[in-house]
Amino acid sequence: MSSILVPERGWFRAPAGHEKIWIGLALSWCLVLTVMMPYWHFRGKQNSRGEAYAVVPTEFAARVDRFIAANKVGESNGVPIVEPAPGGDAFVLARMWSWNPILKLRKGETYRVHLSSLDLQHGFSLQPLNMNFQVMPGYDHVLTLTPTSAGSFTIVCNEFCGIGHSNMIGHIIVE
Ligand SMILES: [Cu+2]
Repeated sequence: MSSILVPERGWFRAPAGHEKIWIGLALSWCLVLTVMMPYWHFRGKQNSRGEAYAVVPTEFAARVDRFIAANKVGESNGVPIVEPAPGGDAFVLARMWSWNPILKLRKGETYRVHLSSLDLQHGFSLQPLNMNFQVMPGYDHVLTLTPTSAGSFTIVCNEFCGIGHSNMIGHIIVE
């Protein structure tokens, strides 16, 4: 009933006692987190540097085709398995509803993995590591990546992209 009334004069009381301690704790934690964001970007070795270049989707697809033709080492259910040169460039094309090709990488070697989409926005989610990147048509997103463990990794699309979204699964093999 009285919520629109003006507060009485002198309503403000400066924080005192325990209230001061709580405000001090909250403020110092805010400052710690503010410093941690840039610190962990450089020290945590988990973040992409966010390198991205403009690219015409059909030209990116043509680069992927050339990459596959030059480095193909096998096939799995009709999807080419491609082994890029250590230290070199690798390409993965997302489209409704597939990831192409399957990359075969070597543990401890560094690669520049180019991600882009032919049609609309997809989400590159590398499991079980749970590393996530947006994949946009028109952008060549470059991940500088050094696998630290061997095994088979799964790429799932985590950006809803239509009827086949839940079957949009790719693979990266590390030896
Ligand atoms: Cu998708």
